Amino acid sequence: MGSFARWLLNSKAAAPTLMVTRGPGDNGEMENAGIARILGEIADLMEIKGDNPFKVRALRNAAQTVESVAQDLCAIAVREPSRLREMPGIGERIAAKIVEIARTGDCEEHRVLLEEYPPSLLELLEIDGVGPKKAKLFFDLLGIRSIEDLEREARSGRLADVPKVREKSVEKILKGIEDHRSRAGRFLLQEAEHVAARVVAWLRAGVPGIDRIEPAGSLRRRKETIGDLDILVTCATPEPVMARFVDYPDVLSVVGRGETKTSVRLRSGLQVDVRVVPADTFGAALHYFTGSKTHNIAIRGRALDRGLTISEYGVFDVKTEKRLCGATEEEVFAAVGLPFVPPELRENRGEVEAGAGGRLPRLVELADLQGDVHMHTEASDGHETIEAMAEAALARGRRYIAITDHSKARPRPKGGHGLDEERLRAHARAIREADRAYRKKGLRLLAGIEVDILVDGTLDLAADALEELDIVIASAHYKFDLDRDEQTARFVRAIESGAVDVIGHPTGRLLLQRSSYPLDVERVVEAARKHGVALEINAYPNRLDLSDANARLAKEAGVPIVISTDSHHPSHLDLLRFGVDVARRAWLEKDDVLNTRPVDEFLEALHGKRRRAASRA
Ligand code: DGT
Ligand code: CA
Ligand code: CA
Ligand code: ZN
Repeated sequence: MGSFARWLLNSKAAAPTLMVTRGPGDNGEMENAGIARILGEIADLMEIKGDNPFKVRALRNAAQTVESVAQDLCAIAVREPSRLREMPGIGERIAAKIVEIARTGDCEEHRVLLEEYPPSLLELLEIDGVGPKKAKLFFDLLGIRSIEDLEREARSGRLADVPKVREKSVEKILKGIEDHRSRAGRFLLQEAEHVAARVVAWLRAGVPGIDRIEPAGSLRRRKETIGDLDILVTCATPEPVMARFVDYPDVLSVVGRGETKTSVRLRSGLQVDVRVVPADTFGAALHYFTGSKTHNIAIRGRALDRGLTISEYGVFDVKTEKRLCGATEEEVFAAVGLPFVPPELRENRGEVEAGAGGRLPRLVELADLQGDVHMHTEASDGHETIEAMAEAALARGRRYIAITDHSKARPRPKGGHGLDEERLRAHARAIREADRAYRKKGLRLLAGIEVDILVDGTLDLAADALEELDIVIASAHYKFDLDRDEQTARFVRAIESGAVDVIGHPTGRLLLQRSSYPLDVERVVEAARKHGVALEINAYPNRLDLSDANARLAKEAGVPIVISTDSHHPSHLDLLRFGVDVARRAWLEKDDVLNTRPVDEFLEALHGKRRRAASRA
């Protein structure tokens, strides 16, 4: 394991990502995400320009590293710049750029490129169906500088006149623009959560009188993307909270400032609302601002049936207008005859009826998970060794992991060089050897693969090579433009092969980036049930695939779920909890998730189901 990885592991074990102990602004003011954004923009602009693809790829790798580490890179760049080069994918040239960004907030190369191309051109790349080559063509030939320009030219028909642009691509671009609009201004849960933790730490550090402070809204419901943050505070006097909040270092502008509520926009574009509420109405306010809106409406309906009204100020008797309670959420629920409903369920998808009938699920928890069974090493496109991943798993108390590198068809542009049958056998031997060493320490290592599903639904590796493994995950990584029936048939065929244990990231969505390929999820779920194949909740924060709705569909069909991180770096093992968030929003209980079981039972369930399905067939 590299020394940086070891350092990262040690420091991560001591300080989980969520618990921010330092306020922002202590060392420079740029967050890692800000540095990554600039590096990514340089890469985009270089690509538009047609610059050296190796340089572009190096920048993207570096941006990925910068985003995935927990340490404050700004501080490191200023104090100990030599440590930057211990990090994966960061060489001398890029380290120098990071130092420049940390010191000055930007870098020369970025500024020069932005003089050549308008910043709005970068937004075009966020549209599915527009890559750097097309963006440059559109810019050069039609003078397209923004999404608005692009939409106008697409509708007018002029876009179709550009060489290499077909009718079908124009349709795809228009659909891409529509998708882009619907997600504009939203943020990944992981990023929003990180910001919320920093704002909370900032307020606490500067206002001694704060008692409770709690992010509500979609963040508390653990939705996969977040529109804005809603933070609730109880404090003897609201004024110092408001004053401290507008001084938060990352504030771009103050949207509104009142006596008890202030909204700001941060430089990232994220809006944050902070409200100070009296302690004896905290429960009612927390319930109200946690939402969702439809859940709140359902609860208010129940209240009216009982002669009550519920608002953010408490529960009131309609006739006497007397305030009955509101200090805790439990009181609010009890007033309408309900037990406490976990925030993840508050979407008005049956939680009110289930609560009333005493049928709320006992939701799965992170601590229930014993294994993490999808991760990569440097044998394909991961950054580290089998041992480094094992150490990271041990440090997090996992009882087993599966090493599942890519198979050979994995396209190269992502930096992968997947395993063929021969390399797979050697890799499996290495995993089993490591397994013997780690067993004594209480960690089991399973030998697996993430095998590509080819366009026709066959698998990328021979059946006898797959048969020797403990776990076979099958996923699709390319050819997403098949029509719905073809894509569905592709997956069903892979499921029917009898060689597959789990379908990885089944719908292929990339949050805020790319929607799922057209797929009949119900038919895939039905095939999985019939053939005893599990479906994955991929916990990687920009995938979260299956979605909550699809995972619930799978549960209801009786299809087992596996929650895994798809780690490409030891630090990614921390991301498992985001998969648990999805599972909870999908109403999943411990028994619905296979990797809550001890390793032997896990393997038995994984293979036993498949064998039984095979003998039935
Ligand atoms: P977001 O920010 O789009 O990710 O989603 P939320 O759920 O955080 O929505 P937001 O920030 O607009 O409002 C926070 C909560 O406040 C929401 O979940 C429920 C409550 N709320 C806001 N506006 C209304 C409203 O007009 N009626 C009701 N009943 N509740 C509301
Ligand atoms: Ca919100
Ligand atoms: Ca809000
Ligand atoms: Zn994959």
